[in-house]
Amino acid sequence: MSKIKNIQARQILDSRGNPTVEVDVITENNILGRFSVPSGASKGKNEAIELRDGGKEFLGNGVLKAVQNVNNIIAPELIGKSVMDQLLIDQLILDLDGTKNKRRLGSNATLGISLATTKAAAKELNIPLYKYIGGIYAHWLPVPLINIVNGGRHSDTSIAFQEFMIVPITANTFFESIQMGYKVFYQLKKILSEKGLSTNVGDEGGFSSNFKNIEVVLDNILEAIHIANYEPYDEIGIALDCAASEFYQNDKYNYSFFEKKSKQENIKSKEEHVNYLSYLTKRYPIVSIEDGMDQNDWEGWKLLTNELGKEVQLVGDDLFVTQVNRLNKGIKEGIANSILIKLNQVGTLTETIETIYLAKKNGYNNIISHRSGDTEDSFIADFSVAFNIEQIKTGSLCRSERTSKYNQLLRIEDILGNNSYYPGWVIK
Ligand code: 2PG
Ligand code: MG
Repeated sequence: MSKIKNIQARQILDSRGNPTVEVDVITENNILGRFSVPSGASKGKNEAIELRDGGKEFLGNGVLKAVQNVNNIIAPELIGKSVMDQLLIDQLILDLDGTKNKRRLGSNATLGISLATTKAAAKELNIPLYKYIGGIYAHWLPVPLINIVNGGRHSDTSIAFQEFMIVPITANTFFESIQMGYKVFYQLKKILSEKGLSTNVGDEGGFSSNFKNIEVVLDNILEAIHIANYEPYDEIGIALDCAASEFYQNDKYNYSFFEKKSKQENIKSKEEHVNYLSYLTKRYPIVSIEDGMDQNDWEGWKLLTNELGKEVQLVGDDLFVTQVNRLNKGIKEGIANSILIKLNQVGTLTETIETIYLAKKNGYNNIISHRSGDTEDSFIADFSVAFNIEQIKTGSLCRSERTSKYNQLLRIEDILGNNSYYPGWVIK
């Protein structure tokens, strides 16, 4: 059992060019495990705290405090420990932090060290990362929710909803799911350019054109699905991330917060907002809605679940923030039916796995997710296979920090060969 010889953290840049933490864990055998931490733009209020330096440098976004926390506080405690003792290592990190939300050390410090350790251990054993984490039965490839339009905080589109994704329903393999997504993505690009709309992309690689409103976005996507020769709903579905916490104000859903162009006020009560989502699902082939309601609007979530929970996947992201206590409340109150899993919302591998198990046990779908500010690290690809997770959300089919995850999944499927299993789209 190889021991940790050295740990070194540094500041690097994420896909938006913002500082982020990278951690190297080096073992006695000189094996290197390296992880670079992603970062969100539309963070949940209850997420573990990501430490930023403040001050003038890097507009206050530096992460040198988190880097020092790894190098000066965490590293001395972990050096000499077995790199395979993940549970012990994560517990030591939790003890050193001692807070409920990682505000002392920062989730960017804790996740960096936690996952760099995991990667070093897999390399030490010379087995694929997904197999090290998940064991011999890890062989499912997830259905990708492929981002094709960016709104909300992820672009300048003036569209209230943050993400518009397509779901390849009838693919038989992961490879085929990418093939289907590719056709629609490029068909949409062609349609937008023929209409004189920009084909520039936003933070997650989806188009960020000057759309008039939400329904115009959905009409264009529908057109792309048709021209690509797919049957909407039966062959390709649409998934939304409303990121509704970003436009919730005084008990109301204020679309004009983002949709200023329309000039008219567009403020909906909870009921009106739920009715609008329900109307959209009847008019368009929507199979999944993430963060349809605000992160603390449990009452609104209940309304939405009662209205759509039986036929549509309802995903809690800011609502659950990958944390057991919030998911437990949701399960008890019958709210949502699925959970988005983001490792940096909670801050260690062990805690993330606890949340995944809780969701599985209670019939909630798990969707492993990237962040809008991401890095070229493809950990989440292996992580989704490790736990035979049903779905992954990792952006559009362009921008290397997004395609690095798809490419790793293509590699895993190829290497697994006949042993790979693609369960496809299943709504429980
Ligand atoms: C989300 C994520 C990822 P962010 O809301 O689901 O797409 O965005 O990382 O900005 O929180
Ligand atoms: Mg979200």
